[in-house]
Amino acid sequence: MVNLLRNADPHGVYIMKQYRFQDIENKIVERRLLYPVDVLLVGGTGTGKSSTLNAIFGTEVAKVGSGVDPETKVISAHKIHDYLRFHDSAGLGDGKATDFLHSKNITYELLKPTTINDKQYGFIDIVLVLLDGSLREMGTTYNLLESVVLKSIEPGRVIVAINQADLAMKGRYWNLVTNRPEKELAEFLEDKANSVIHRLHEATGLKISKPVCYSALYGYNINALMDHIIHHLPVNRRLLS
Ligand SMILES: Nc1nc2c(ncn2[C@@H]2O[C@H](COP(=O)(O)OP(=O)(O)OP(=O)(O)O)[C@@H](O)[C@H]2O)c(=O)[nH]1
Ligand SMILES: [Mg+2]
Repeated sequence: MVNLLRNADPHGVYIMKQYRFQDIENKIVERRLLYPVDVLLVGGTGTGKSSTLNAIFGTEVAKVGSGVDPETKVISAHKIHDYLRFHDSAGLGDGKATDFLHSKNITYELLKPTTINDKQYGFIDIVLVLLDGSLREMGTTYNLLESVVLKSIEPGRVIVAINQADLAMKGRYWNLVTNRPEKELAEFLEDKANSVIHRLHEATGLKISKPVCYSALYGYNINALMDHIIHHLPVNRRLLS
């Protein structure tokens, strides 16, 4: 297995695939959910959707951009085990024509049904919206939520996380030895997470629980990101009307 995470603990990376497997299985079986539960990653281009998948899987499952051009162009599926599958999508924010196309693909994915005993269930169970922690600008995210995501899935199935925690203060107070934020950055990230809750609520009406701040590049808080997802596993199947 290629370890892509800079200085990441290889043991930690291995555990991520098995991480809380029994909890995930139990919740899904108890709730009689269809499995695997499908999580769609969305966000502006360059927020780190593909990098996040690589951090979770501990290997390169999704191609990461060079930072100049948007990288992911289609939606691709990645199954971590029998109970959980992720879908990487193309990021918005790179021009009207491509945004239109990517939005259409996301809407298609969100409305895609799975038919069982003549009933139609939504194929996607949860949407994970990723923000770039190094940016203040949230217009692309508001637009994505208002014009695309919330038009096709209930707000309770939308969760938010903040990537690039290492760059939130332009790289300052990121400890390169421990791969963790120092006190100043940790406090800044805490404020940022709270401010995102308020700003999203004001701009879109969406009430989210506190976003996790993590760094896909340094493998920081990936377990907290998984905890966030596991905590928000749906309580029932997504019946499409
Ligand atoms: N410093 C830092 N850089 C990151 C992090 N996550 C991703 N990047 C970098 O950000 C750039 C974009 O990452 P991608 O994973 O391709 O982002 P994406 O959201 O999949 O982008 P699109 O596919 O274009 O929508 C790459 O250069 C990554 O190395 C992080 O946590 N910290
Ligand atoms: Mg990508």
